[in-house]
Amino acid sequence: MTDCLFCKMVSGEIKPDVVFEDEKVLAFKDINPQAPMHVLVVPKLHIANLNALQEAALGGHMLKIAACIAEEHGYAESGYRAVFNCNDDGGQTVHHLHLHVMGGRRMTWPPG
Ligand code: DGP
Repeated sequence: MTDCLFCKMVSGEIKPDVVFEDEKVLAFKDINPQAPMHVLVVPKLHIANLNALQEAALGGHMLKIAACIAEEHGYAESGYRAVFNCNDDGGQTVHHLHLHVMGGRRMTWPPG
């Protein structure tokens, strides 16, 4: 999608701080980090949100990459959070599916 911020990152038109890339996903640092580690894992294919995700394997791949990123940052044992926000009440502001991966501080529950 030409107007999509994360599609522009996937295409290279906008260059985020990339931490991982393969044929299916791009992972980069969030511009407004909510934790010492805050990475977004996005599919290279434009998918608006979790409701529009058709391929279960892609969701599983995103989660596996999130776990690998957390482990590489040293947070596998201490813990971290991985979350999809979906639509307005879920707090989604960028309408290209993305998985937040946050670690390096104690998270609270319930989230705000
Ligand atoms: P959400 O609210 O779940 O849609 O999360 C969108 C995230 O995207 C939010 O945490 C901030 C991040 N973000 C927005 N614009 C940019 C940008 O230009 N660069 C990067 N790296 N992250 C961005």
